[in-house]
Amino acid sequence: MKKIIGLAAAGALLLALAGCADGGGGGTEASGPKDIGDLVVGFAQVGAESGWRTANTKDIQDTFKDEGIELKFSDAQQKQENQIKAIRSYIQQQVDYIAFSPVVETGWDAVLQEAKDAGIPVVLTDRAVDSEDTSLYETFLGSDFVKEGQKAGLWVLDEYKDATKPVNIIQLEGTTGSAPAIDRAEGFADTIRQNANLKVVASQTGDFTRAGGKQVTEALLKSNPDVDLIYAHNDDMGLGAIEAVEAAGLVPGKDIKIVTIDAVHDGMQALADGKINFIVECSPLLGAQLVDVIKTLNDGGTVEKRIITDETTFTQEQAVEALPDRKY
Ligand code: GZL
Ligand code: ZN
Repeated sequence: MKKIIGLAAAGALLLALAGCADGGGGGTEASGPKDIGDLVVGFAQVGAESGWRTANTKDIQDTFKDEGIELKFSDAQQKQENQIKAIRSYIQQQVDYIAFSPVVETGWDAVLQEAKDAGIPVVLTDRAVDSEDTSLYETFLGSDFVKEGQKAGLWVLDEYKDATKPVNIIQLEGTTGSAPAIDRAEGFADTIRQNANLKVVASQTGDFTRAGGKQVTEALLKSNPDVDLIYAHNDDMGLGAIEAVEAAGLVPGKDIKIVTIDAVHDGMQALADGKINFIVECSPLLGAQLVDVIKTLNDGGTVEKRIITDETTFTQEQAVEALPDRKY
């Protein structure tokens, strides 16, 4: 008889433990780690402006699906007010975590404070904010854009090291006020400054889109007849620039060299085809690292304030090699 009672008690204990394991325990008791399957994450994406963004969105959505974590997702069409609205709606819905890629660096302190007051941790992915108070977010997970600009600048320095006359450069800037646009311009300028022949004769935003890159290049080629190189802050604007260069009867990659950043499929194809000369990689595959951050925080752990993604660069020959295995 004793044995049976003992077994029953053990069974009851197991059931109780199982109860909270499937999140059924829930309720207002001390917030220990939630069961992964019960987490709800709100993600406020920038938009769908480029091949990079599309790959970034797909990777995040696929990763969360594979992990069985519920992801609420919004596309802000590159408007800050839409991202702020989305973050506020996630706060209302009392999600467990908020992650977003700030379309521009400024103007986030108020809504981040609201998330903090609501006890919802925020993770920055891809782009940075300029908030002085770093307690407003758990970490910034993404590339070092200054370094990306420097890598592009180093290739230009090398390409024109024997230049005896001025090298005229057009710069196609990313979204005005965005961390990548600010930092890629800074890194590039800091690097090419070593050779006085290298001159940025015109610089304008193409808003990271192919159409923007084409329109701006058409205009700048008209007002700057003798251009040697186009430095585009992303592949998509570089692909638009190729169309404009060809429309002007010139050969992209030869008459006018082109350097871009991202290394998405279409950019790598143009590089392999010789229409782009060099690409600095910026990885959009942030999904796995974002899930790791959330799991660590959910287990009561802490994460580094800054997690930098590692990435490389590609020449035309390297693009031919790499293309078959590229995931995006
Ligand atoms: C960079 C990302 C940029 C890409 C662009 O991490 O924010 O935005 O370089 C994208 O292609 O539009
Ligand atoms: Zn900055």
